[in-house]
Amino acid sequence: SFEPKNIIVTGGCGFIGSNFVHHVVREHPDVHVTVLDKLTYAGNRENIAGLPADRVELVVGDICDAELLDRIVPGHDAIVHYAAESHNDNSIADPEPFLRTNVEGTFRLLEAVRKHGIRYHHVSTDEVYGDLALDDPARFTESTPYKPSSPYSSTKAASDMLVRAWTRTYGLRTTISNCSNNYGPYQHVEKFIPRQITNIIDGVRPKLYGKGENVRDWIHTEDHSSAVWTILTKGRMGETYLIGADGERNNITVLRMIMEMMGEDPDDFDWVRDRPGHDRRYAIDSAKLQTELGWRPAHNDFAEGLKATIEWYRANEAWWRPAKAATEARYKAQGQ
Ligand code: NAD
Ligand code: TDX
Repeated sequence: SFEPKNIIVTGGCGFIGSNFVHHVVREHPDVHVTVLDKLTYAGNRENIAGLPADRVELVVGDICDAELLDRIVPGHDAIVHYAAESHNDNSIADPEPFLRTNVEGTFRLLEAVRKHGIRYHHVSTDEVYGDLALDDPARFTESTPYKPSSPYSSTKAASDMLVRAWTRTYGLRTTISNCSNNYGPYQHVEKFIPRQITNIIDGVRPKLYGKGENVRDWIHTEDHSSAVWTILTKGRMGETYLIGADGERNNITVLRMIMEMMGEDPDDFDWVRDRPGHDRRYAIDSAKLQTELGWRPAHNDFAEGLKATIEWYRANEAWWRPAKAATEARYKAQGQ
């Protein structure tokens, strides 16, 4: 197995990347983390505040900056690549930053990996597979054909393709993971679960797209982090692993759980304009990761995880408040 000592985590000030940084600092005391993050609207240095300075260093910069990569990559033994433009609705309103960060950014990292000969793990999404019908018994596996629907997911699919081509052509040591929908603390208020929790705290009615029938396969972000570490250290080179925790639920069910947990009437929400091209259902079969690498999720009680997440947003209003008004103004302009 691979024992990294000095890793670069791109996007380590975002929701999932920062959880991974905390996970590594807590679970792997001999590993040093260099976070490379541009601190876009979605990045927040608070997400990694308080971690020991001798374990975590933040470099504020762009993954598209080849000279910066040439300066910082030497001395590291792996890159774990989380940085991305991550929100589907933003990609529909303005796709350009998604092409730049998700496609060109991945290209720049692969070129740096090729030049400096280090290990690379690519964090991707189940959305590259498109969607499943609501009544289809099938789930996504590593052999499901790519069929992305949105500008966001098409740029993630493109980035996965670059990784495969660079691996085959240049013999890079890479792995890819495609994970289902994450939830937990530090998620931006533009995303479904934090948006509804913070609306309720603000006395604003939650907003449901379409008929609320769309299904997402929820996983706690801490389980995503333990899976990525497992793949980074034990994964077979050139392989893809799907990450999921059997958490399929439709949106209206999740919304009503939140409303009941927060003491609201579960019908007290607004139906709003549907997302154009809205994927119906995602579902992950993580058998390969579980049988080959022995990974198991630890957060198997969604209701408990959701309650803890609600408590976190109640207790950390100072963290999310600065982003809330601008996020809601953008949604309002889109009729959402
Ligand atoms: P996020 O939007 O919360 O965080 C993205 C981070 O990347 C931010 O800190 C931002 O500042 C940084 N960043 C953006 N552009 C950059 C650039 N050009 N250079 C350097 N840093 C840049 O995203 P997230 O939800 O934490 O997602 C992280 C990764 O996980 C993404 O690759 C996403 O596609 C993938 N993923 C997310 C989910 C999910 O449910 N959110 C599920 C599966 C996979
Ligand atoms: O206000 C809302 N109302 C609503 O009904 C919002 C913001 C969303 N929704 C619906 C749309 C989706 O069916 O909730 C579901 C979840 O929406 P998002 O939180 O925007 O997530 P999704 O589009 O499923 O994508 C997420 O999971 C896969 C992440 O944002 C991606 O980065 C990841 O790749």
